[in-house]
Amino acid sequence: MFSPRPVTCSMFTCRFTTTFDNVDLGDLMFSLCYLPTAGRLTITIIKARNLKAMDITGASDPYVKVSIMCEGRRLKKRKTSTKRNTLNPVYNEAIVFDVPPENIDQISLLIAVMDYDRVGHNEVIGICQVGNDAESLGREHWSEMLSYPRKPIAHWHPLTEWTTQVTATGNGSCNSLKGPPSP
Ligand SMILES: [Ca+2]
Repeated sequence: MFSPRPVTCSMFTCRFTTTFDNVDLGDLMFSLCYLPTAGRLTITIIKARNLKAMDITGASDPYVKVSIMCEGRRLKKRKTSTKRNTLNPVYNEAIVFDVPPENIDQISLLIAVMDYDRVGHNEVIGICQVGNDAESLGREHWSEMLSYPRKPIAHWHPLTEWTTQVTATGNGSCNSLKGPPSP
């Protein structure tokens, strides 16, 4: 299902993007590891390659922002350090979230590679998602993580364009990462 795409307007152009073009935004490699007994989800951002250049220098200042999503809402977020003036950054930075086993099926991770700018807004270079309801590789990587607990599993993921996220109207079952109250 396609989300509505933003209209991009400037003084000279006004276009409506409706398809996922083969825009090469680059790839991100990260590993996922889940410890069910400790309820600990670790995503290690390893490196990125061939990122899209966002600055007039011909490079970008990439950092990676990881958000836990539940029913379209962001519950928590963490980010890596920023690597300056590169399109092939290496991070090897682990980000740890507490996710109890009873919640692991409800959440997904939204991983956004961002370009830091000293002036103005930081821009999204590209995103990828992993989770039960993610597409193809994002879903496969997630189920592989769950099938092999305690084992870090790394894959390259192609980055896709950021689209405006539809704000889901969930039933509030995951306002927090705590389980439902006991009767
Ligand atoms: Ca920049």
